[in-house]
Amino acid sequence: MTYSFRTPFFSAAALAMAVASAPALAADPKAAFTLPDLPYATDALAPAIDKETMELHHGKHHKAYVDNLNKRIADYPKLGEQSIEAVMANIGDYDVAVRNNGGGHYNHSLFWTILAPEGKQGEPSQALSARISKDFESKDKMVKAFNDAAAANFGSGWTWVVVKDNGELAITNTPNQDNPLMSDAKEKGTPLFGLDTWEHAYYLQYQNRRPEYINAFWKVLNWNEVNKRYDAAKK
Ligand code: MN3
Repeated sequence: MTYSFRTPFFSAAALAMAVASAPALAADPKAAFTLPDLPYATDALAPAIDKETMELHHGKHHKAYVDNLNKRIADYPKLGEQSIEAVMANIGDYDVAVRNNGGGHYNHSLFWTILAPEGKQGEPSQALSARISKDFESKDKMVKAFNDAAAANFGSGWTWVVVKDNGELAITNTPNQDNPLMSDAKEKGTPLFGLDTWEHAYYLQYQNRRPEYINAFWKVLNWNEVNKRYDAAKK
């Protein structure tokens, strides 16, 4: 069957109506958020973080946050039109399911990018090193303070290094899937990097030995990416 350009089906009026009623954004607004691919193979971070943990953590845990976040768009149409960062900044507009699953999506999306295989991490840039020395005296002291905070974060949560509005760096813990972008965070700032201290992040490999996992984190922290985030946060 062929259509003539002049058939009513293709009339200019029908075409204009079709264009006017087309969704402005994604074809399927209920799937506005998507699981990002890992920027490396699931075994690339071993032995610091093993393959099985990465597969479960990314493919099951993070995917569940994305799926459950997308389910909330039915009740919050605005949710499907905002970036995940904007959702965090306006978290008071949403319910606890958006808080937990949206936080989970933001936190894990960031986490994958600030990890890199051993040997491909780089080093803190001159600018970042200078800032670390100013705020923590030395990188070693920053690492110590971060490790102490991560070990002490009771239950499930995250430990962060953030850039505050005044340019200073700070270490802060958040509970559950909260993060320092949330409008009601006790220490607000732009995350440079964060460490997932939920048991699902380390229990398969380290069991109850969270401090060993925290130490291993520094062997796969992607300073090249952290440097970029620091430069972007300063602007
Ligand atoms: Mn996790």
